[in-house]
Amino acid sequence: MTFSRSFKNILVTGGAGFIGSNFIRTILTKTEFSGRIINLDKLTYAGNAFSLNDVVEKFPERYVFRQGDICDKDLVAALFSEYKIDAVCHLAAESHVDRSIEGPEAFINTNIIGTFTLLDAARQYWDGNFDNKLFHHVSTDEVYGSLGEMGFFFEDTSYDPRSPYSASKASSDHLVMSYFHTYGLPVTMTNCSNNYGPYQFPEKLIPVMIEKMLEEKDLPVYGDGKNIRDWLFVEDHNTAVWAVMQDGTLGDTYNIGGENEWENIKLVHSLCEVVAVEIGKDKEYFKKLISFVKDRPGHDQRYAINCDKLKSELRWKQSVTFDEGLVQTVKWYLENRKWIDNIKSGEYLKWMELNYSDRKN
Ligand code: NAD
Ligand code: TDX
Repeated sequence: MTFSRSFKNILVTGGAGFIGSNFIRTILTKTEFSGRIINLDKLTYAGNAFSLNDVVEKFPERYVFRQGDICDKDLVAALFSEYKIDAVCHLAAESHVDRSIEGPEAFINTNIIGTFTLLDAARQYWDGNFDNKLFHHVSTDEVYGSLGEMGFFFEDTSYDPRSPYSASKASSDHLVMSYFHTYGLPVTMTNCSNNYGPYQFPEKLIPVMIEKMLEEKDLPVYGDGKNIRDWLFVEDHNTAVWAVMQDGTLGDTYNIGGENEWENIKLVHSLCEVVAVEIGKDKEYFKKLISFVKDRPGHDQRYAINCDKLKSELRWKQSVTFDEGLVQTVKWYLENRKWIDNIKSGEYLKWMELNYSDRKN
């Protein structure tokens, strides 16, 4: 396959987070990319430089880590010129819906002001020389709102964000597209469904449940457990992002989905079975721990992505079945206790207490 864009120095933002750390590893180890990746990450509670220890060791010349804030205009401008950035893969964000309900301000700053700061730095540094330049923005299906029983999110579905998180992501998406239309900045965008896999911070559904099972604590299912999410293995997400960065049409959005819808409660049941098998317990053992707790305010009912555009235009497809992906993920959490233990700091325990103590029915 020949690629239409080739880059030398890619600025990845949020590369110490869940999707970003997997993205950097995939690009450096599994693609033809031979250039350098500069990872700008503030290392918030969700960022973990240890997630890339193997990359630091294997690619001392091709991987650079810089700790810093995407809202820091001077730092961002300096990085563009110091490293001659020709592409950006923008992942840095405050990403957890429950936290956006508890405290929206950080979401407005990072997701909106941070995205604006990066866009403007790219515009000024590239200064109209847009050949082989790209600003890729990673966004979410949550900008489209909530579906009922039928239908799917398409690239042209109207935006209808319903949480401070999704509203801030929607705002950032509009800024990205405004830079394309107004300044001709070469942009592409992807809106993906729920990712899962190794290195996901244990505040999101799947790792929360795995950790609670290992601690033999209640498994907190919000509301009636009938909300539906479309689960996508993180590596499949990242191969799609890379395909769009190389061959996607400028100014276009591509939806990325798992085509894999699960009611939360059914997913938790499956996960109970996978964990039980992996640690040699009876299949029903963990299901007794399931506890229905107070619902998330404004809880979106259903997300489901139509990703036909990506599949037909860029010949991408998912490579991992949900059964395989869940087993792989559970094994990873069982085998990487040091990574988990490092995260379980005072701040993490504080969040778990805040989020779950007032949900008790
Ligand atoms: P994450 O929370 O695991 O990681 C976010 C990273 O961004 C962290 O390393 C954090 O330190 C960094 N960061 C936060 N604020 C920053 C700032 N001001 N400056 C620099 N770095 C900062 O998130 P994730 O799950 O890896 O998500 C990555 C991107 O994908 C986000 O833009 C998110 O909106 C989007 N997304 C995620 C999912 C999902 O299921 N996880 C689904 C759809 C879209
Ligand atoms: O303890 C829990 N119990 C529970 O029932 C948690 C943490 C979640 N849930 C439910 C809420 C959702 O219906 O599980 C579902 C998934 O929740 P999250 O893992 O928090 O993900 P979600 O809110 O769907 O958002 C995710 O996908 C879209 C990411 O966090 C976002 O960054 C992304 O944009």
